[in-house]
Amino acid sequence: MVNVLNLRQILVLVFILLAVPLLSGADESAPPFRTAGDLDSDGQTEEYLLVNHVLTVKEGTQELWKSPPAYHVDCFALGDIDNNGKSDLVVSLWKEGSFGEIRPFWHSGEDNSYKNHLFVYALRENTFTSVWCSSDLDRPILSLSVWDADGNGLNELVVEEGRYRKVAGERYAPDPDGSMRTAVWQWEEWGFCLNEPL
Ligand SMILES: [Ca+2]
Ligand SMILES: [Ca+2]
Ligand SMILES: [Ca+2]
Repeated sequence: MVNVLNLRQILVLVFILLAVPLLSGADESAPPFRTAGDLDSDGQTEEYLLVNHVLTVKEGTQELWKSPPAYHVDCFALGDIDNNGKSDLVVSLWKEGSFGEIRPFWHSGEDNSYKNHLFVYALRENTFTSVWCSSDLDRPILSLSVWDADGNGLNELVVEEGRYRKVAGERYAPDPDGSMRTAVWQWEEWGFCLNEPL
């Protein structure tokens, strides 16, 4: 009897040892990402926390910004991307449509594709304002970073780009089998231009 109980206990223990890493691993596709910065240079550090594709920015106990429910935030970086001496918030997100409420008059077709976008925000007096918002990107961003990639004293945006895969209708996702490349985006006066892929 004692031996049977011990065997059961061993089996339960083995199950727990196997199951816990597997269950906890289910969340590893989108691990929380946290970083800190002082984008408004007020001497108080903001906390940038990405959980389940929602980005929240807090300064102390005050919540300064939360990404809208329609945005599915993949990754972000802090850095002075437009080289004006102040750090910016650079966000890669997925959402439906390119134009939102402000649609160019020359665009009258459907605007319902769900694809990847790059948005840049600046923080001034506790308010985030958009500096630049891309329409659908030609290739989805898999990761991004802001640094002086060519050593000329100005920052660039360095991105790993993948390929789209159509999920259903006009809904797209990164293609796990698609080709990848590293590209360098240089900020010009009114937005980014793509330097040659590395
Ligand atoms: Ca601050
Ligand atoms: Ca800046
Ligand atoms: Ca540079």
